[in-house]
Order: sequence, then C-alpha cells, then structure tokens
Amino acid sequence: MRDTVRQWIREARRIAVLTGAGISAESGVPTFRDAQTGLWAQFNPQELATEAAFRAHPQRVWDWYAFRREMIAKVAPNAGHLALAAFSKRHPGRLTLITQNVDGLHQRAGSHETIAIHGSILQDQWLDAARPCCDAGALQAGRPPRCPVCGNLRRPAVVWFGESLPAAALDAAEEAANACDLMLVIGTSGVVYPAAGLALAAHQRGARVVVINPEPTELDRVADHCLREPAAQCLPALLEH
Ligand code: BV8
Repeated sequence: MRDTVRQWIREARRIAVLTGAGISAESGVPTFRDAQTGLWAQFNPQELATEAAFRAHPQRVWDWYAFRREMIAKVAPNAGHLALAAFSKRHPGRLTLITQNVDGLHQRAGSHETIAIHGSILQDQWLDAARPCCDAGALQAGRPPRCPVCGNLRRPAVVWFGESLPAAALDAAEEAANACDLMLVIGTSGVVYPAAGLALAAHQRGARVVVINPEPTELDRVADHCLREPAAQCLPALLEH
C-alpha cells in the first residue's frame, strides 16, 4: 500500500500534513498520552496543561514544563521530521506542515514554515496581560519567574486545554486543510480539537486522507488509507525522490 500512497503524493498538487506527538516518539519524546514517568506519573497531562492548574499550582506546572524542556533539549529530529523537511525543499510551496507538537523538532529539522497550532514549549509569555512594569529582560528568578514589580508570572507559550488556538495559525491551518488534495495525518490519536477537525475538513472538501500511525486512531474513519507503521520508518520511503 505504500506504493499507492507514493502515487497519491506524486499526483497531489497541494499536500497538507498534520502531525502529533507520535512523530516525535522515535526521537525519544514520550507522546502526550504515553504513561507519564517518575514524579509525573501521578498526574494526567490533560489536567496539568491548563490555566487553572497553573494558577492553582504554578510551581508544579512550571516544573513539569521545565522537565519536558530538559528532555526535548537532549533529543534530535528523526528521519520522519527530516523527510518532511527535505520534501518541502525539493517541492517548494507544495506541502504545508501543521503540527500539534510544541517541541520545535520540525523547525529544527528544517521545516521553517511549520504552522505550530499549539504554540511552543521553548518560549514563555506573561500569564496576565503585561503591564508597563513587566519586562521579560528583568525577571525575578523563580519557579515560575515573575515580574519583580507587579508579580505577573511567566508561563510556557503553549496553548492549554480550554484556551483558543492562535487565530493566525488556525486560519492558516484551516486554509491549508481546505485547499489540499491530499492530507497526511501522522502520529496523532485524533482526540484533540480543533486540530483533529482539520482532517475532517480536508475529507469533507474531497481531499484524500492518509493516516500514518502504528495504532488505530479517531481519524481512521475519514481515511482513504491507514499505514500502520511508525513515522520515521515509512516517511523517508514515501517522500523520497
Ligand atoms: C479550544 C499544548 C476553544 C500543551 C496541547 C471541540 C471543539 C473545540 C474544543 C474542544 C472540542 N472538544 C473538546 C474540546 C476541548 C479540548 C479538547 O480537544 N479536548 C480533548 C482532550 C477532548 N480542546 C481544547 O481545549 C483546545 N482549545 O478548542 O479552545 C475554546 C476556547 C475557549 C472556550 C471554549 C472553546 C486546545 C487544545 C490544545 C491543548 N494543548 N498541547 C502541552 O503540550 O503541554 S494538546 C496536546 O495533545 C499536545 O499538543 C498533543 O500533540 C496533542 C494531541 O495529542 P497527540 O499529538 O495526538 O498525541 P497522543 O499522545 O494523543 O497520540 C500520539 C499518537 O502517536 C498515538 O496515536 C500513537 O499511536 C502514535 N504514535 C506513537 N508512536 C508513533 C506514533 N505514530 C507514528 N509513528 C510513531 N513512531
């Protein structure tokens, strides 16, 4: 079935790619729904990745992100990330990459136009609207750091559950999903919205949808084909010359 998908890729004028945590799995980054390890095993990521959790337990949530940042700093993009970046270099403008991941690995692999719809774990932002005293260059150190004048906290620049996605990124992602004639859905369980809705939109607009995932997903129901393979193994073969 890889040959059919390779043919669909060759035929496609515009390809949209939607990736999730699974594409970073072979780099050694546990997926969002993998069992959490060690200290974090007692917490459900869905409960930690919320503004309410951060306001209630700022140090705990800050430390969870610091732990994830440390882990991400030690890993590298894998063959799946690299194959997508190489394809875009060979076919400028034909492939639009949308990711739910916050780990920056697509960008490090060379996919510099990546639409990061859930933000970035590598940046911080103010928890409350910045006041004139809030200067990111003059923070009071801490877990989390804060404005020394008004106490405004720093938080990771990611989209938490219950928060809207950045409008410009979501608009660009929706435009790509509506305009593509092929969507590759890679390494996502298809549980989180509105990200998963992008695959439904592509399907409704008549695009072919291919799911690449070793496990069944919530999006298999709109897939024209499911490649039950790990991303780093199959993407180089699918996307090579
Ligand atoms: C919002 C950043 C609007 C933080 C994340 C309908 C419409 C709108 C909202 C909702 C809705 N229904 C429910 C909601 C609420 C909620 C939601 O979707 N909940 C789910 C759990 C039901 N959505 C939201 O809250 C969104 N906000 O819509 O706001 C709004 C605003 C105000 C008021 C009202 C409405 C915000 C969602 C964004 C949350 N932030 N990340 C952080 O990282 O800390 S989401 C988080 O989950 C990660 O980004 C992750 O990427 C994402 C999705 O998970 P996956 O990537 O799919 O990862 P997962 O572990 O689930 O699966 C991994 C897959 O990889 C598996 O299938 C596995 O088999 C596969 N795999 C493993 N190894 C490999 C592999 N695949 C390939 N190769 C391998 N080697």
